[in-house]
Amino acid sequence: AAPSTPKVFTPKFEDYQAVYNEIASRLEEKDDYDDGSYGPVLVRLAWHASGTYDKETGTGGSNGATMRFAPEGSHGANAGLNAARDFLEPIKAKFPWISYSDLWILAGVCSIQEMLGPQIPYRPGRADRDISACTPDGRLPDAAQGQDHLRNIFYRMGFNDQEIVALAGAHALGRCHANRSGYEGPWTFSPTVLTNDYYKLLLNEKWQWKKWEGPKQYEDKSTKSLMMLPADLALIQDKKFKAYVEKYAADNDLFFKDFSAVIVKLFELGVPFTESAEKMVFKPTSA
Ligand code: DDH
Repeated sequence: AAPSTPKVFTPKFEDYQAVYNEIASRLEEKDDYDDGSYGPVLVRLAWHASGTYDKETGTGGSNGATMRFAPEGSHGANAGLNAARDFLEPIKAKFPWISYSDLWILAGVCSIQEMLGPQIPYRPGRADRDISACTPDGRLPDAAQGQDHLRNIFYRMGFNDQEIVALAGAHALGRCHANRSGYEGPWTFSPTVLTNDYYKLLLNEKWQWKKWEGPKQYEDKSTKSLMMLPADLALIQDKKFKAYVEKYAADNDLFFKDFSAVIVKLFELGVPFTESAEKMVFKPTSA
């Protein structure tokens, strides 16, 4: 008998939309987590997978999903992200053809859109790599530090000041967990909906040091129920950063436009896409 050619499955847009839909429905179903959604922690997983990129050496970035391995998974900055990875395991089991690297980023894209954020165009093409591709500790930002540190970390990835401020708007989402980072509390009153509230609160609230045993963080003077990290306050302590904070606080459409552009750039750092890889825009479940 003639040797049969093995069938290679080439996923198309519809296949990725099916994965998107499955993530969206699991987000909806598992609403007993944190503030009612796994969305924020999935966004953080996608960001920490990507934010290890070093433009000088071309190492790190979302191509590889090396946080699956202990050396990187146990970096202090990644504490608690197993919740996000575990959430995605049943999806990976249902769609075994998608790489973890593509799945984590697709989950970030899906979460942002499902939390009513802007459209985030997506390109697949990431391949999982082995333990030897794990990045060294210390590539992600340290919340205790200020503007010089932020510039060192984000310039290394290839971002400028405007992009640093646009990315930070993701802190409209989610919260700090004392048992993960040591910090505690949410940045906004609607941590499962993406808005420009982070910038508005940063500018308009009075922020004072929280009196507690934990690491130094700020609380809002009026309700004491919100928080900011020292690295967040740096965005209004630095004149150049502050000018962008003011722009985004005043204009949610501008924030959405710039946030979408910069998150696409973040999610694609270091990924060797093929020429034919086209940007896909997924339909949100609410549309
Ligand atoms: Fe962040 N972030 N982040 N962050 N981040 C934390 C939570 C979340 C810093 C520190 C922390 C970005 C930038 C910075 C999200 C998205 C993004 C926590 C709390 C700390 C600490 C973790 C925990 O206790 O569970 C610092 C420092 C920076 C910086 O200096 C720039 C960026 C760029 C993003 C992004 O997505 C583009 C999200 C979402 C969360 C909420 C996670 C959750 O579980 O909820």
